[in-house]
Amino acid sequence: KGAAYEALKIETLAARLGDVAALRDVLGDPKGWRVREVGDGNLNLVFIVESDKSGLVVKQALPYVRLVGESWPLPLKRSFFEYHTLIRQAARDPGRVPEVLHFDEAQSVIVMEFLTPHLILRRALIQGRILPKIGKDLGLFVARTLFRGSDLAMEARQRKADLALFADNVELCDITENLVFSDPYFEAELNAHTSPELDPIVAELRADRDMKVTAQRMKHLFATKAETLVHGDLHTGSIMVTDDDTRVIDPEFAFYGPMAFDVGMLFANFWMAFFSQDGHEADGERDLMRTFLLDTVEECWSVFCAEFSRLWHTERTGILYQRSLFEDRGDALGAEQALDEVLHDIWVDLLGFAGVEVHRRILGLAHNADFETIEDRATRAACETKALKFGRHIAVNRAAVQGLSQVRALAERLQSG
Ligand code: SR1
Ligand code: MG
Repeated sequence: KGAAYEALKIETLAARLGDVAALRDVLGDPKGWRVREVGDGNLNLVFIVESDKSGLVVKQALPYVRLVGESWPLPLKRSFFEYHTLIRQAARDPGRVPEVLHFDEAQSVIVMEFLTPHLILRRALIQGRILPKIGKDLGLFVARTLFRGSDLAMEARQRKADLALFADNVELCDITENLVFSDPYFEAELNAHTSPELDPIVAELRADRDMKVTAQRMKHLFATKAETLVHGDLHTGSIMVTDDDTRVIDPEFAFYGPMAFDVGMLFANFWMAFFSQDGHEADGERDLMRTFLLDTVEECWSVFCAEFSRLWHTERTGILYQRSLFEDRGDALGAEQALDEVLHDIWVDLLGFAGVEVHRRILGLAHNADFETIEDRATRAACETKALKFGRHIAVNRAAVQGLSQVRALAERLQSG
């Protein structure tokens, strides 16, 4: 058994990890390691360790929520779930997650490939960077990981074992259940919005029965629809990019949940980036950026549907919608009908998840930099107000929204005031 857990420090990292072959092989003698702490997320320590030879990332869970402090304890086992998810995602969509070189469960340490010169996607979008590959890369990622982690593809025993394994990620699910689906809809202590201009919207939300019921309907799905291994926190802060590479990081919230959760959270973050553009440097490129963001969602969804359909036709080897009931009996149309219904359910549910994600990022505890970095308060409030109207509409009316062209028209209409 290894030593008891101890948080790493810049000064202790080389001494504590210097004997680990995986690090030594890449970085060489620990005497030459240069260590910096770069974690700016809500939960963990993240170190970049470089030497003259190469670089690595060392991520360590803290026994509490970094954003709030030691008053909010959080189990270290989340790194176990992150590690096991990264391995599965690497097999299901090769090359799209950082390579893991070492995992120490007792220390909650994952050592990973250092992605450079990658940027966090959220930062890139705030800077106004057009990234032509992300729609396609992310569409493939969600289709492959969600399909291949489900009963559509997996052997039933293996899938049930994974369902049980990830069922223990209770505390991180609890964070989402509270922060995403409930807190924004009552006077929760942790709620905060940064512009008093939003006070009337919050007051309206307290009386907004349709939105409250919608949030609870989505929570019901989140808690009960154990459909596949979802990333669980797939926002633009969990993606790193260059012009020609896209990587998905940080799956510590992974559990067996609804496919639509990952897709909805991802799209919501693109839509929030869309509504935040007015608050970022007026360099004349922002209209282009807005078009790019809406195009990205459209490309991502169409690639998702195409890849999901391809896997449906070629890798549907699990216990659901067996070929023996359809294609093998000459009823290929039956399989098509079922596919259409499955994709339609994902479509409707993703709109609900996206709408609640928008609400919690503006009115709950964990905000996002797209809006937070807008210094002018009135501008920030105007951007947030448009995003909230958008989020409410797509969530409450999710069953009636016909497709992304309708969503695009709504976003453009709200944007132009
Ligand atoms: C207390 S954790 C707050 C948020 O940070 C994570 O990235 C998740 O999005 C979580 O909801
Ligand atoms: Mg994270």
